Parts: sequence; C-alpha cells; structure tokens
Amino acid sequence: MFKKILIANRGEIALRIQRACQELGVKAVMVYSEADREAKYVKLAEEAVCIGPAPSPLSYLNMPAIISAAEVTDAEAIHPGYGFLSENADFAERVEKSGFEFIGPSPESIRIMGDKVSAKQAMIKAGVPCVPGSEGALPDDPVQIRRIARAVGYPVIIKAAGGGGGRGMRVVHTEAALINAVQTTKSEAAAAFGNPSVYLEKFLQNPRHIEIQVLADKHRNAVYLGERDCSMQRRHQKVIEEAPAPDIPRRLIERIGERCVAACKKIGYRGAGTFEFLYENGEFYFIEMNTRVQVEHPVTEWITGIDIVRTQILVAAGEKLPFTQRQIQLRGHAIECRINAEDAYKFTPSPGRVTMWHPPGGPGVRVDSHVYTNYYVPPNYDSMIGKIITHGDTREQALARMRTALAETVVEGIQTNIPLHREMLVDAKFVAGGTSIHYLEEWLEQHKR
Ligand code: MV4
Repeated sequence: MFKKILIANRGEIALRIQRACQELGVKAVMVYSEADREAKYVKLAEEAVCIGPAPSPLSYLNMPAIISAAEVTDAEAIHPGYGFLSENADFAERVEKSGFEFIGPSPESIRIMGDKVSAKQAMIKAGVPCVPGSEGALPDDPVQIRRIARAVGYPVIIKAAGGGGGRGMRVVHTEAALINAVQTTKSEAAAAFGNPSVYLEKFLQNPRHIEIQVLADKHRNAVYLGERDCSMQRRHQKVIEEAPAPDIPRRLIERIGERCVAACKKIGYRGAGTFEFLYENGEFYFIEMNTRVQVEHPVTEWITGIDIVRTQILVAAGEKLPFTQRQIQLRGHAIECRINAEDAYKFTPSPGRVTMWHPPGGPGVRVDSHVYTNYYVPPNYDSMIGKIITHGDTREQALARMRTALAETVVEGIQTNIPLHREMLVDAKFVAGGTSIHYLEEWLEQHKR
C-alpha cells in the first residue's frame, strides 16, 4: 500500500478522499488554492501545500504546481477526485512520467473515453449497445450525411467528438435543417474543443439517464455495482440521484452490467468508472463513459456496502479487487440530494459566509460536506457545497428519511437549493419514480415564480 497520497482536489470530495486515506493508514497531502486556506480538510491535514491563487487555471488545473507539490512532499500517488484534472489524459501521463501512480485508469483509457467517437467505437466492438447512428465521425460530403440521417430517421442529434456532458450538441428535426446544423456544430466544436469532428445519433425524445458503476483492478478483474438513476437534472447538472433505478427489471440491469464488465476486461480498464446510458422503452443505449469517481458514488456505496474511494486506492496500489461479482448484493434504496449554494429557483450562485451550518442526522442519513459554521463559500468554484444521502429498506423509507433530513438541515448566511429539494420530495410524479431527463426542467417551467 502507498505510504502517502496527494489529493489534487477541493471541497467535499477532498474531504471524502482524506477520510479514505485515514482509514487505510495512508498519509494524505492536501493541496489548496489561496481561496481554500480555511477549508476543513486543510485544517485537519498533517500536510497541505498551497498551489496557487483562487482561479482554478492557476491552482487546481495547474499541472506543474500539483506535480511539484507531490515531489516536495514525497507522495507516491495522486488522487484527482472529480472535475478539474480527473479526466485529463495529459495530466495522467505527466503524473506517471514523473514517477507517481495516477489513481484512475491509464492515460490511454482516459483518452479513448474523452473522444466520444472512439469511446463509442470501443463500446460497439466490446458488445455494449449504443444509440443507432453514424459509424464514427460524419464525413464532409453533404450527400453522405443526408444518407446517414435518413437511414437513422429523424429527429437526429449531432454531437461533437470532443464534447460530452451536454456540451457541443444540436438536435435536428428535418432534412432541411441538417447540413447547416452539422456545419454550425463543427465550427463550435473546433473553437471549444480544438476538434471539429462530429457524429450523428438517433435523438431519443424522452429517455431516463441510467448509469452503471464499475470497479476494475490491474489483473483484468472487473465488477459492476448496480446502477444509478440520474434523470433528475437541470442543464446537465444532476440534482437528485438514486439507486437502484425505479421500475427497471433486474434482469435488464444484470444483462447491461455484464456487458460493461466485459468491456472493462476487453479494454484493460482499471479503477472506478461509470458507463452512462439512456434508457427508453426497455432498452439501454450507451452514450459516454466517465473515467473518474463521481459525485453520486455514495448511493452506490450504500446499497452495496462497498467503499468506492477505498477500492480506487487499493487497485491503484496493485491489489486485486477484494470481492467478486457474486459477493455484491444490493440492499435497500439510497437517494442523494446535492446541496448547492444558489438561489433555489433562479439558480444564481450564492457564495459567502455560512453563518450557521447544522447538518441532519439519525438512522439512514449520511452527509458528505466540508462546510462548517462560519465557513466562507468562495465564489470561484462549482456551487455544490455538499450532499445529503439517505438510505432505507425501501424507496419509500429512503424518501421519508430524506424529507426529515432536509427539514432538519439549517444553512444560514447563503441561499441553497434545499427549498427545491423539499418540493421535489413531495412531488407526486417524482415520488412515484421513473421520471425522464426532462421532468425537472418541465416542472420548473410550470412552477415559474
Ligand atoms: C442524447 C439525448 C437524446 N438522444 N443522445 C446530454 C449529455 C450527454 N451526456 C448526452 N446527452 C444527451 N444525449 C441521444 N441520442 C439526450 C441527451 C440529454 C441528456 C442526457 C442525459 C442526462 C440529461 C440530458 C439532458 C438533455 C439531453
């Protein structure tokens, strides 16, 4: 096992990884920007290194500063968390070339999954079902583009190979609009991602967003840890996640999970990963793979009893997965509400001093947050300040516990999205389960204030 790990992140995930290190008896080096000097995990740290000013390009995205911090503190490995450099193949490569272990997949795996065209080709080859569409990048010839779209059938969606997470996409409803849409998406993609390449898919009108969590070691062992339903989102930002996904037959999950595991083995994937699918009319369609730990990992941890962050560290150190697929049993239901420092209905950021922080507790309640009373939420980063996760034997019990947890929570001094969560937790359609990716945005449109 490593003696010392550098945690190249901030906020609740930095604290989450620090806790995993403590439990494993591994020393943790925290890094922080000038805006995060007062962070809880910095105060708790045995060692912490300032890596630059508040703006993330100068600190959390500053590769030389992070690698130097690992060098001066004699760390053996770097955990990138989520966001920032976590899915940057060049960073993973530089970490390895500098003699450190990158706690995540190989730079090659990150690169393949970062290019959505090569990711999809790899998945087709590995037998993972994908959305029908162009085989690879679209050609330049308008005649061929029209032929592909006609074969797929309208509506279609044009996506940038360099995009992902909702960036660089355009829906096309008619042939008349096709060539222009392809041209515009290509220009935008060239400017945004330095890669003009685009591909085409059938546009699914009302899907759910279901994702499969996987863990793989360096010995070609891989398992899946069930699924998560992340359909409750606004502008590609997830708001509520849960596991298991309501009303999806277990045999379908098992079938797709086994495909994901086979794909991991085929491409030599290692570490934690998430296969994102759209689910519509009883079918799964792969869209993207995330090669990092995700914000919503706690719901999976709770229903499986597996510590995902701990396992990431174990497998990066070369250990075999400490469980087999057969040993993974799902128990109960878990729900996560992301707590954001923002206006609950206008969504404008609300950074500032938290004059009172009183987190919820009791049976079946977990809070992952770095916030404390008098903590100052800096304006420089993502607005998520923590997560409340509840578990129950049934979905109804997890929901009831979440209602109580949200009612107990006190956050003063800044605005949060807790009022929106409280409305969602009593919304008849959400409570019934199985709402699509459009549900929250449509609800907000109908409940404008
Ligand atoms: C789609 C789609 C419908 N049909 N692809 C958006 C984020 C990126 N991961 C892929 N996305 C979508 N791809 C086809 N062929 C609809 C979306 C989509 C979406 C997907 C997941 C979660 C939220 C979403 C919100 C809007 C659109």
